[in-house]
Amino acid sequence: MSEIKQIKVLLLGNTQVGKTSYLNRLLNIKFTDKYIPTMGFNINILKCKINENKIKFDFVEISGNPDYIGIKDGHLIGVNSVIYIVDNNISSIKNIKTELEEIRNKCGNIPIVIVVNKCEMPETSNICEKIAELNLDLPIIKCSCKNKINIKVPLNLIYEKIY
Ligand SMILES: Nc1nc2c(ncn2[C@@H]2O[C@H](COP(=O)(O)OP(=O)(O)O)[C@@H](O)[C@H]2O)c(=O)[nH]1
Ligand SMILES: [Mg+2]
Repeated sequence: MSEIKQIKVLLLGNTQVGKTSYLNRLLNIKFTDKYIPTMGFNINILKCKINENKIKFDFVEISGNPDYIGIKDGHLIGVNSVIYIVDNNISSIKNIKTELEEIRNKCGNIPIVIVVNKCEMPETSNICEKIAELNLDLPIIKCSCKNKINIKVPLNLIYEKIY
């Protein structure tokens, strides 16, 4: 039997961009329009197959709410990839550069994927252009948790970078 490969993913992004919704979609939990705030952080596991390989993804979602503690070193233990989620609101890209620099400093050259969620909304093309102007040199994937668009693409990209 092939061994199970393990990938720990940190989910970052401002409050209400869709981090919990993204995790829920991956875990086949029904989408809801209602906003249920994440208190502090949220941990989940997804076991799946990519290219016939068994993978266990450990997800850590950090609340984007400034009332909470933000990214703590303890959250970063064992993290070997990051999904940074933004949405159709321009304020969601405000901290992206500094937060990803912090990640680079603390975690080194791990794979990072930027997800532009709520892509069924017209404004997301503008957001993609604005991110491109930041020259982050990272993949940008448009997703919609609401309409189930491109949900697994970021995981495939991370898998390909690591293995
Ligand atoms: N229109 C739209 N709304 C979404 C989408 N994904 C999440 N939302 C909504 O955005 C709000 C915040 O979602 P949530 O997952 O709690 O964000 P978090 O704070 O980043 O965890 C909720 O009201 C969701 O229903 C999407 O793809 N499209
Ligand atoms: Mg949340």
